[in-house]
Amino acid sequence: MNVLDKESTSPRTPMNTRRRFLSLSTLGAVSGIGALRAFGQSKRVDGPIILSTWNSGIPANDQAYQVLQEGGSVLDCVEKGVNIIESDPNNRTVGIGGFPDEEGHVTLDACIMDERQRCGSVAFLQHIENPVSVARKVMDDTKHVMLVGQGALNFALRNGFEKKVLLTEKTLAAWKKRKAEAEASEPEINVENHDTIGLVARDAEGNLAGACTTSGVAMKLHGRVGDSPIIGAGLYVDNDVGAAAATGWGEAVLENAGSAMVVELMRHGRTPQQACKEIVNRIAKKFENWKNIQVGFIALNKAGQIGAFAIQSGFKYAHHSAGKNQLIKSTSLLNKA
Ligand code: SD4
Repeated sequence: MNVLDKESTSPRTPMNTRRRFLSLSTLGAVSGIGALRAFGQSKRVDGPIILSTWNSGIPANDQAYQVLQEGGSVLDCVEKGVNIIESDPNNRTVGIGGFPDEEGHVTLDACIMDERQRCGSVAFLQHIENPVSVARKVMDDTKHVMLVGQGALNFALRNGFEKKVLLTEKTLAAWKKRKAEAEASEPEINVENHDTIGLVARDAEGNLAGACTTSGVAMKLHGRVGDSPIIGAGLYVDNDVGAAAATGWGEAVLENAGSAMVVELMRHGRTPQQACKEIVNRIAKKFENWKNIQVGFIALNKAGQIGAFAIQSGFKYAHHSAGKNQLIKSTSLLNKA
């Protein structure tokens, strides 16, 4: 069944809506064809496609694909795909086990977006293992897009999410070490700072969704929110065009509305690869300290083409297509010797 045919119970979506969804679905199909022409593509990649950031993308894609295989929606697929990384204590940049801020608190940012342009987001959320699922709940069950801090935590607890300690012994030990070396140099590019999972997917019917979740940059100021929960910065989906997600130094992505721009460039005819590259180039032009940060984008268009580009070498992404899940090295603006 096309997910657009499903009746929605969201307060943000009027109850009328089966008819509206069907007409949107038809419109989407028409503009999808238009978009394909605009991309100048003769070839469409069929079947589900899942694209996600960093090494964790491999298990996330597997999980996401399984959800689709079992009949889940593309929205379920992106949520469940990133959930397993949030719940992995060994991933130091997402969910449980995420690296704490300067004061030793693990604070999480996440967002999710579906093929109907609906979105949900949480930021500066503590004690909840799966922030992206809280973001989905905000999207599904409230008339808002974003909740932050204590309000987001209260909302999560009211909705049955369990309060947990997210700081593991390992991350606490690493944090103490970092504190002791406080005056030490900036965290190493690509390693300590980056493992955020952004995952975008297209199901077999061509519907797109995405999710992004992180504990943010290590040793950030308490209260700092990055790009990852901001719709249009860490993630953007437009079902007529494509989807994009970002990883890396969030401030640079925020200042350039990164993911929305990647999607917008695809709307205007760039391939996903060209779009990612153009926005990384723009960031390099506009962000003074660009040589010392990492920023990477992944993008997927309606036709199933993919792209990725980063400032620094070392960025990898996982691509699941035609039943194959592969980790791929991104091209980049700078190349470490
Ligand atoms: C942030 N963009 O909080 C996130 C960090 C990140 O891989 O992507 N790490 O700025």
